[in-house]
Amino acid sequence: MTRYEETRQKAIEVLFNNIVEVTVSGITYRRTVPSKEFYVHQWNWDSACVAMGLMHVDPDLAFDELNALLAGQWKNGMVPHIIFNPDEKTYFPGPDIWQTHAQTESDIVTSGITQPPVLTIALHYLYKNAPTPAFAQKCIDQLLPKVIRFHEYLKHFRDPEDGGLISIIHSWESGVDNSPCWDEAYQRINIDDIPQRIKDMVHYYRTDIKHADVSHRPKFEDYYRYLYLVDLFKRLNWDSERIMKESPFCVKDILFSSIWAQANQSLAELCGAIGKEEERDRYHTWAEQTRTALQNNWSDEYQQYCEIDVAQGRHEVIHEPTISMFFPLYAHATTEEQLPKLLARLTDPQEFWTPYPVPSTALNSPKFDIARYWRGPSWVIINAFIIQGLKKYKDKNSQVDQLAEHIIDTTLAMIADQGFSEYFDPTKGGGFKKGQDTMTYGFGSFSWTAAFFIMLYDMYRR
Ligand code: 2M8
Repeated sequence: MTRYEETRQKAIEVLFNNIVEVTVSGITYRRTVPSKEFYVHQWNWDSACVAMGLMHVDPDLAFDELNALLAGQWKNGMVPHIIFNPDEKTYFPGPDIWQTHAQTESDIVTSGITQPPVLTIALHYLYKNAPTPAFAQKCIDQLLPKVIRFHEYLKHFRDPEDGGLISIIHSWESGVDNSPCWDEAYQRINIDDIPQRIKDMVHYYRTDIKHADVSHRPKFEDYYRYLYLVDLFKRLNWDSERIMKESPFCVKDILFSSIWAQANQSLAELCGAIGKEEERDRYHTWAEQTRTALQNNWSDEYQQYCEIDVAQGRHEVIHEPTISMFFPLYAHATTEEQLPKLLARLTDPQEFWTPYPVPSTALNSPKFDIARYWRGPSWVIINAFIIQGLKKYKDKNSQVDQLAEHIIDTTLAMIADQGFSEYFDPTKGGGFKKGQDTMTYGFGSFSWTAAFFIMLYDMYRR
């Protein structure tokens, strides 16, 4: 067995070991947790990524993963970012903090915000790779209607201006929770104005730093703000319209919108494949609209795509140098003119072209932090999206395919050398001494790291 075959085998073990069975109202759901070391519930975009990885191993498990995720859908169509396991009490903030019981369609307990709609892309992946016609039909009958409702929710509530870009109302919705992108928007929530009861709650209940190195995790000020928003939304009775109007955090997110564009593309293809032409055209139009909006959000001044802070009627450009700027590649939105400019930043060793790319924040940014969560480390999920984004341009630009291939090599090597960590030091590379240096951060035996090893290996190296 080759080294990568062995790593693939270990990846399967990680995934199988992270599968849990949860019974709610007599129905048993089989689903994967991101890491048993801390993330003991089901997370939205993690599960979508895991489902794609599981598709290479056991399609029935892949189906169960998406089915369990969609079982937590709200009456208004939102698919929450966490589907809780009622038997697990360690994660903070848990169901008692969110109090969303009245919103779900079943007795399943969930958080009250969402995450990038990778799940549509995953559903399309399951359908395309279905082992039997019956499996494909099950995807259409049981999952597609729910995914369509999720898209209608996102369009109606998160793009009320119908401009193509999605607004997020909490940085947890972006998936890149404490990225420098959110710093300025969060400044609006003055720490002194946050009620003491929220700060006390964070100090008393916060569990992540009991399990992980405090220097790897978001700071206390971040958590105060995260929980302040949760508390506000709860007071607004989880009314999406009011939350959109009143939240002090509301940002047109490039990463989320890019995944949204591809999700609509996937949904259009799926609808087209089963003869739903009207739906196909509708979601295709949405995908196109978002691609155009992303293109228009390119800034020549900052040489990147920019988020826009739209909270309470604002329109302020955010231009932090983070991996979000590369996501329009995945949306297939990057124009011929924008492509070389974007690649110049990706391949700049002062910025993103480190020994183990792609750092979540540019190396030369004053906000780069080598170990802290989304402020510096390399993440396999991000690499996987950037690789697939670059691959969409391989016929347009000869350099692009080499870059994608390089990131595939470094990502697979990083995991084979270091294991299935949540995130990795982007800078060590060849200078890393086995047994002496550490390159891995966050929690271990991480599901999406394992899932993407399987996918990247099978798609590009097997
Ligand atoms: C991280 O986020 C959660 C909150 O949702 C946390 O830190 O407690 C992020 O990396 C997020 O993108 C991811 O989905 C989640 C589970 O892996 O962990």
